Amino acid sequence: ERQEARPYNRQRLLVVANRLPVSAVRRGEDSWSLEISAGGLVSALLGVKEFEARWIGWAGVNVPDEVGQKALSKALAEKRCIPVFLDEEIVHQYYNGYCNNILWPLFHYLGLPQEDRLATTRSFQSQFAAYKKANQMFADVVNEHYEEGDVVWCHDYHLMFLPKCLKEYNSKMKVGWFLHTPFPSSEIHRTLPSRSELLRSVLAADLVGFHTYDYARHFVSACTRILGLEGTPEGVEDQGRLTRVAAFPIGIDSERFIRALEVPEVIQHMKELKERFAGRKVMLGVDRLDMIKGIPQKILAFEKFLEENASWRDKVVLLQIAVPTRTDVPEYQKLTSQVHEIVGRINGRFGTLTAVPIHHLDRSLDFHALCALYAVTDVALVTSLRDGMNLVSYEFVACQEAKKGVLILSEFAGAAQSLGAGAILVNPWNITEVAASIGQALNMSAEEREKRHRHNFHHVKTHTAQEWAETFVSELNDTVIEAQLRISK
Ligand code: ADQ
Repeated sequence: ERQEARPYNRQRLLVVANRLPVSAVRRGEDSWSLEISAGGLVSALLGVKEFEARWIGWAGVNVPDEVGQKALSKALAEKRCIPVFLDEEIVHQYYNGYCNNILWPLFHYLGLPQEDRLATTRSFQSQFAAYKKANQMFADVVNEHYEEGDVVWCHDYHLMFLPKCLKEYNSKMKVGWFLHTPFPSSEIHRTLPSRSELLRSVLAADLVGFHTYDYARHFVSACTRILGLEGTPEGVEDQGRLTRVAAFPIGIDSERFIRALEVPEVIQHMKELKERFAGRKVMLGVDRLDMIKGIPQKILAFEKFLEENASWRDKVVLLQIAVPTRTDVPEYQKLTSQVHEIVGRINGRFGTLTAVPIHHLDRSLDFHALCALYAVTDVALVTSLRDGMNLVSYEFVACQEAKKGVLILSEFAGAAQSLGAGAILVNPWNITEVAASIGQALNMSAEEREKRHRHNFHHVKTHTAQEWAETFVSELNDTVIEAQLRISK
């Protein structure tokens, strides 16, 4: 039925996200070198054969001159990318300010330090104005490139104002919006001065998607409580117009990880790691160095485990790979030094002349090194304080067919809803519980590990990123067709 409803073959999909999936480096006045960053979203959309995706977003660099802008647009066009040029002031107010200093902490239930909170309160209006202005600039570019029949898929908290701007240009445009972070309880959302305006702009979309049913429910109740609209099982209704709201849990390109384990370079990496940590169980953390990932809590729980289990001290190692992000923000600098301090203390306390219990790296690993690490790990530790989904837990599971290691997973990550039956779920704030889970994981029988792994592996293999993207876009097409039918009745 769905197939018949689609009057096209390869539909054009305009994917709008704050950042383009490229890193751009200027080589000369009119020359740029570009590298595609193969994140989850890119591989998800590359795997979808039904549409032809084009990307619209900021290239992450300031290009004030016209010559540079033209050259960059041309280079990006070859990669099917279309840039939105944002100047430094806008980036400061919209991206660093409203997005990362207001929405990000709020959506993850994180408080700001007192002085930041006051400063934020004062600069709120100007940051929100910049946010709206930036969203309008994205809309201008989308509108310029839009062709009838295209599907426009807006991503994340940076672009909550975009659906409204797009519908103002063209009420027939098919617009979907997906949030990669959690959506908070309406009690939290209502503290935002711009709470109503943001909700109304998102509601202009035809389809609104979240990772979990809980986030979708929070969004609907924010619309009913704050805007006084009617929430239905389908979504939110406003004067006869329905905005569909639903859960679309993301996945990964699991085959890419499974295949990587057969690459000679990865096999060699695995061999080296096994030799390096022979006789010790390997525990692993892979995170962006962000407040939401609960890295200090994870390391403190590991310390507690070592304190209480002297016999394990020389038999286990924690590898924590934390790629730095937003390094210019003082809060993040503070987090880095806090983590370094705790790691140093624990290594000083439990290390020997020949071995330390924690290896902490402030860097990112390339794809092959990461796969090798996932594959040799006995226990993965994901202790996010809040996390939209958390793909690291999926990637670990995909690489564990041989080893069948254990996943310890925060109940506050969206992934807890899909991998909960196979993982050991923990409250990351309760380090006594996390320490006990580490013991449970390290001592788990092969039989139980196998059973838990089977469950999670099946899920990761069958709920892929490709399937996620296909489902969202076909739901969006269907939603629009249903709305047209309703109107014509
Ligand atoms: P993130 O907060 O970035 O994403 P996550 O889903 O775990 O979190 O994805 C991180 C990605 O970066 C993974 O693919 C991982 O391999 C990679 N990565 C992280 N640290 C790395 C390191 N040190 N070296 C190399 N690679 C590293 C946001 C939301 C999540 C949501 C995703 C997708 O915060 O909750 O799951 O979007 O919607």
